[in-house]
Amino acid sequence: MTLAKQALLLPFALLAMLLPTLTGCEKRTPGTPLITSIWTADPSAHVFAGKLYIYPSHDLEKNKAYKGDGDQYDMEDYHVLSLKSPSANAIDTGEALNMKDVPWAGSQMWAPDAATKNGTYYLYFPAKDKDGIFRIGVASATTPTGPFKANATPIEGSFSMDPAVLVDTDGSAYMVFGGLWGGQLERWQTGTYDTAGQAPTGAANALGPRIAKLDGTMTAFDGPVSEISIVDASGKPLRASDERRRFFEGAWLHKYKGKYYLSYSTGTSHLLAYATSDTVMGPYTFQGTILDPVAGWTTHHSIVEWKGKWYLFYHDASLSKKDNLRTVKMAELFYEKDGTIRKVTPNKAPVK
Ligand code: FUB
Repeated sequence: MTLAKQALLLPFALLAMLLPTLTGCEKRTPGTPLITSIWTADPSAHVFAGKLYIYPSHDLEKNKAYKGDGDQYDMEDYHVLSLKSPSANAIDTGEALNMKDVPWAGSQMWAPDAATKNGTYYLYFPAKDKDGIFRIGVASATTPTGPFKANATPIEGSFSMDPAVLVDTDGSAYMVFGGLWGGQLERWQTGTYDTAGQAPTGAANALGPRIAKLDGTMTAFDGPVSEISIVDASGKPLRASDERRRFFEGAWLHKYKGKYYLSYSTGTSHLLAYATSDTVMGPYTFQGTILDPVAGWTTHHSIVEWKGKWYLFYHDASLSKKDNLRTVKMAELFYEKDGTIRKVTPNKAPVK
C-alpha cells in the first residue's frame, strides 16, 4: 500500500478504534476489575440523575506491620468512581473526603455508602474514633462526586461499621449497618460499648445487622436503632453456628417488586447471601446465596438497577493476591419469576 493510501485510511482506522468508546458499546471481559489505577473495595453503587456512581473503600498499600485483627484495612480517604455505561471502565473522579478533614476520626475509614435528598449528596462512612471505637460519620456535598464536608461528630447513636442507606419509594431513608469481629458489633450487645463482648456461639441466635430510620436532615437517626432478625423458612431465627447463612458484615438493602431484599456477607464462610421481607424492619426470611467465595477473605457488595437491568457490584483480591488490596467488579444480576435471585457466577456473567 502506498503512503498516500495509508494516510487516506488512517482517519477510518482511528474512528474504528474510538467508536466503541464514543458509543458506549465497548465490552469488558467478565470478571475484570472496573479500575486498576487505585485499589478499591466494598463498592456501594447508586444511580444519580441517570449516571452510575460507585462509593468504594480505597485500599492502601503501606509498608507497616499489622496485628491482623482488621487493622490491615488501613484506609484514609474515599474516591468516587463513575461509570458512563455498564461495559465501560470506571473513572476515578478523585479524592472526595480525607480522614484529616474528619475531626473525630482516628483510623480505618471502611466501607461507605451515599444517598441524595433535595440536591444534597450524603456520604456515610465508618471509622474508628480516637479511642479506637467504630462510629458512623456523615459528610455532604452538592455533587455526587464531592468534595464532601464531614460533620464534626459521628451520627449520634451510631456504632460499628458498613453503613448502607435505602431511600424508600415514599422518600423515607433507612440505614442498615454493623459487622462482627473487626467491625465490633459483638461489643454492643448490651447497648453500650463493652470491649469484652463476645459473639454468640452454637445454638444461640446469631447477631443481626442494625437498622435505623434517618430523619429529614439525612444526617441523624430518627428514633432508636433496632436489630434485624433473619429467620429460616419456618420462622426460626438463624443460629450463630449457621455460618453459611447468618449475617457477618456488609449489609445492603434494595427493593424489587415491592419486597425488601437484605443482602450481606457471611464473613467466615465468605458468601454473599440474602433474605427478603414485606417490611423494611423485618424479620427477613433467608433465601439463598448470591455469590460464592471470591479470592480474598472479604466479600462485600451492592445491588442496583440501572438502565432497566440489575447489577451486582462486588470486589475480590485476585489481582493483588493480598486480602487488603482489592479491586471492584460488576456482573449482571437476574431475578427468577418468583423473585428469587439467580446465583451470580462472575467469570461467566457477561456485562453488555
Ligand atoms: O474494607 C474494610 C472492611 O472489609 C469492610 O468494611 C468489610 O465489609 C470488609 O469488606
